[in-house]
Amino acid sequence: MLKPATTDIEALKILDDRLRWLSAWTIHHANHVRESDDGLKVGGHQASCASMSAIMAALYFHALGPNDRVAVKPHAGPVLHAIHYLLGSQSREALENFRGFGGAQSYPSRTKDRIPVDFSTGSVGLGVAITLFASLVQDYLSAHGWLDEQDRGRFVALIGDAELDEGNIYEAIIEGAKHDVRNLWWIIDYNRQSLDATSADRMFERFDEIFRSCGWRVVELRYGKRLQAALNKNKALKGWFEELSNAELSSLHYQGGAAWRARIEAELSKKAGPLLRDHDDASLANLFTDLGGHCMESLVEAFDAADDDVPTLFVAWTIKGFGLPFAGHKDNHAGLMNPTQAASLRDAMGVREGEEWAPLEGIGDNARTGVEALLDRARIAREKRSRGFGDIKVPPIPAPAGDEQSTQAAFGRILLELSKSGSELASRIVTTSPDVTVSTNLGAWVNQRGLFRRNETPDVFAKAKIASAQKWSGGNKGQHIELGIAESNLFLMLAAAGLSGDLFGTRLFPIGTLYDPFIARGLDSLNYACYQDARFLLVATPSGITLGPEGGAHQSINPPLIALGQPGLRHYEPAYADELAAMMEEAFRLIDDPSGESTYLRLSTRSVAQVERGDDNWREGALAGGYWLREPDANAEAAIVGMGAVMPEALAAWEELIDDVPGLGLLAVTSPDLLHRGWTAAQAARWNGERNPSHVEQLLSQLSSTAGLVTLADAAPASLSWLGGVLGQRVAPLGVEKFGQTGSLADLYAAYRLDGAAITEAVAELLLPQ
Ligand SMILES: Cc1ncc(C[n+]2csc(CCOP(=O)(O)OP(=O)(O)O)c2C)c(N)n1
Ligand SMILES: [Mg+2]
Repeated sequence: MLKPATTDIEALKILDDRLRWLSAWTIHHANHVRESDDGLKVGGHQASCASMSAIMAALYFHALGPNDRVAVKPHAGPVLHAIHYLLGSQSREALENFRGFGGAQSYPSRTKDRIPVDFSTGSVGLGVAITLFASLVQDYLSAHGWLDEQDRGRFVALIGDAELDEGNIYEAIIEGAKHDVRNLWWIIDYNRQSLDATSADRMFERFDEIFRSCGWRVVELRYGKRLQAALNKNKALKGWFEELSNAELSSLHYQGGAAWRARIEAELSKKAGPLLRDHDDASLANLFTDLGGHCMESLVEAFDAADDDVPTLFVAWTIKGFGLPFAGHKDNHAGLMNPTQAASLRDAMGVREGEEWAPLEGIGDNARTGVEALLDRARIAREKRSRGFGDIKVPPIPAPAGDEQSTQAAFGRILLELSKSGSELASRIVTTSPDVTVSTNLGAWVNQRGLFRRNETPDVFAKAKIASAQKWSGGNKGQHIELGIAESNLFLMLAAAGLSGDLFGTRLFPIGTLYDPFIARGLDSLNYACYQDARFLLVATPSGITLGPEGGAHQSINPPLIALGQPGLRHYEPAYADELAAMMEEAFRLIDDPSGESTYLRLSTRSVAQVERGDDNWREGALAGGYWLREPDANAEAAIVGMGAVMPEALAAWEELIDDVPGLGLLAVTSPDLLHRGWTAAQAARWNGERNPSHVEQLLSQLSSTAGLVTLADAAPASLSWLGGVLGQRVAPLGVEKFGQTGSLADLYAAYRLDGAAITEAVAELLLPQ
């Protein structure tokens, strides 16, 4: 790292001011200057930005290298935009349109912002943790020979102090400790304020302990140089200052110099005499705001000192709203300056009216050269990285043979075949699971491809010749990343691995397995992965009440509904092994397709008789969301619609009823998600003059317009009941609406009305005259 000259420090301080001004102005402009046509408050977080401007100036214009990736705390988004504006990679137009349609986004967004955003943020805590998993992916790529040493970087998270209440952060650092993660800088903007008020006292000590015990170095930046010197001179003052609670400190910062003086006089009297004599109110306030996170010398020194790969937590003390009229006020989180206050700030920053957007406004001629030089020298990426798609051939994936099999077992066998194949695809697959590797049938794959560990870890049991079906040795060529039981970590791991093409130029094919009900445990992290357009295959198994004896605590009911409402994730629910093979092939293709998406496979442990196929015509329909397993007669009055593990019941009922209900069809739905999307997309397209009916409309229009549908799913019945809305056909939805319980399949299917009797009753009710 280049040693900063004094002039660089001065230039960095100027850039700190510029960032504070431009971020405040961007938000002010959106709220008070831009025309509003709906009267809605636009919002923004001037105080959260002001708190971090020095930290970000020191990072972006001094410490960060070209390969470093940063997750910026969501409410400091405008500071990131201001940085790129100064670097010439963000337009004034986008800033003027901050929080407007197509403008700079409220919170940094990889996919929606035009500037390079390494990680989206918004849901606090997740942006922090993904940096840890991205660092692990970097190590994985290096170990596999896909990343050169000079392309490696550091992963930085800029964190609000209240963000540290999110438990997912601690789940992540525990996992990180197991994997010996490195190259992480997490920087806490320790302004001791959250959204609602000031935060709990002395938490910095707790954070120290927690992080240190997970192997982190903790660097505390409590005081700036000036304040440190003043406190060193006066022990009594230092003791007094350090005893102030967060609320007291913040309120003094808000009230300013006179309040500091009054408190010190009252509580320290003569012991602080010289200090009070040497400072007027303004300089007293200025002195006490000289906290570490606002002191450029301290920041630069601390960043320069951390030049190894030890994961490092910086606790940088700051003031929320630093330099703004509501600095330190407990209610300032969403506080916005009024026009008079904005004008005063503008004057104080030396910005002329009308020149608010001028990048280097208010910088004297002497300083300008130094600032320009720093901007030129900034080493961070200015352009979005290309996304790294499209170089892997996905070979055809044959269905595993066997008259009877479960989709979960078939999944394991397909992966085993892939692991033996030596294909390029297989070498790019990385699997991961939160302690359910064996019970989700990933075991055979792991036996072939090994655990990923940076250091060789022998399988002690195997060495001792203890019989086991499972080889459990790790090394740096391993392709399975074993996680502890923390589903949020699974999704963050998938998010990071699913962005490997974007972040590192080498696309991986990540596969994560977990039990279907526990998707809900990591749901926000899953949404976060999808929001960033990370690409992966999620295999959720087992699912539904088909788990039988495992009971209600392990049975899943609503994940198909979750998937129906989740953008960026395609739900497939196969009944048969050949469907599964086709879906996995499609999922791999979608991972490596610029306009693809991630896939969620909902599988089962129920072994079912496979169907005879006369041809391959089913395949296209299965990948599009459904196909007629038994074609209806034209204008048939009824159809059974089944999905996934309960298809044997649907098929048996069809066989039983076909003589009595002529022309009865049996529709195999493989993705309610795709059918629904196609339906709404076709409706929207009709307004543009396109008349192509969607797949689901084509399927259902083979029936009479007054036909009845009996839908059957081992899931919430609403997963399929909407099918009646497509053409206005009547529906009797069968599915699971109450928590499951233990029992044999026959008992459970009867109790929850998923069996043949229920289907027959439902068909009868639909067909009998009302
Ligand atoms: C998961 C989640 N819950 C709640 C919020 C709403 N929220 C946004 S910022 C914030 C508090 C931020 O405080 P802090 O992290 O200290 O940041 P500061 O603005 O003080 O820098 C909250 C509760 C959110 N964005 N994400
Ligand atoms: Mg805070």
